[in-house]
Amino acid sequence: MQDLFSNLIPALPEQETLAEGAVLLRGEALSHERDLLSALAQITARAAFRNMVTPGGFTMSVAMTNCGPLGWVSDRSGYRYSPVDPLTGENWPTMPECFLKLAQDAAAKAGYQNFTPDACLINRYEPKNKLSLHQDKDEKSPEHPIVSVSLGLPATFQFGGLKRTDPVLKYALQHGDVVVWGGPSRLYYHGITPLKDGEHPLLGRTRINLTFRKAA
Ligand code: MD6
Ligand code: FE
Repeated sequence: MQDLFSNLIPALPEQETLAEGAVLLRGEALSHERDLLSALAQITARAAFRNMVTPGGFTMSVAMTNCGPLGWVSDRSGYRYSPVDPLTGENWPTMPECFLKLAQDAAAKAGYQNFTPDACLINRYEPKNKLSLHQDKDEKSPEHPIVSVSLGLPATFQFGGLKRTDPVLKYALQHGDVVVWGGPSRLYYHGITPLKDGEHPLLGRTRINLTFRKAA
C-alpha cells in the first residue's frame, strides 16, 4: 500500500537544518520508544510532574519534572538548576542509560561530539498547553548544545532569532523527532504553540518533551 501513496505524500527529509547549529533528526528516538517510556514512568513515580510558578507569579501550563544530577526549577525567587527536587527534598532520579545514549548519539550525529548532559528537563503538554517564546540561558556551559526529544502528540515548534521580535519559523515535531541545537543558534528564541488535541497510541492526549542540557 505504501507504494500507492509514496508519490502523493513526499517524505520529509530525515535531517533538516533549522538554523546554523540547529538540526532536526526525524524519527531518531523511534527505535528506543518503549525503553524511553518505561524509564520515564520510573522517573515520574519518584519525581512527579508539577506545574511550576514563574518568578512573575504565573503558573506554567506545561507540567515539568527532571532527571539527572541537576534539574531546572522555577519559583517566585527565579529560575535555576538544583540537585534537589523541591517537592520531595530528594535528589532528582538518575538519568537512565537509554536517555543518555539517545542524547549522546543524536548530538554526535549533529556534529557535537563529547556531549555530557548533566540535566534532563521533562515537559508534559496536554491539549491547549503552550510554551511561550523564550531563550534557554540558565545553563553555565552554553558552548554545549541542547538535545530535545519529542514523544506523543505532535507539536508546532516556533523558532526565531536572538531577539524576541525576530521573525519566527514554524516546524512540526512528531513522536520520535529529535532537535539538536547549539552553536550560533544556541540562544535563539523558541516556543511551542498551543497543543492540538488528539490521541497518540502510546501516550494518549499528551506530548512529552525531554531536553538534555549541560547545565553546570
Ligand atoms: C518543547 N522545547 O519542545 C520545548 N529548548 O517542548 C524547548 O524549549 C527547547 O526543544 C531548547 C532547545 C530545544 C528545545
Ligand atoms: Fe527551551
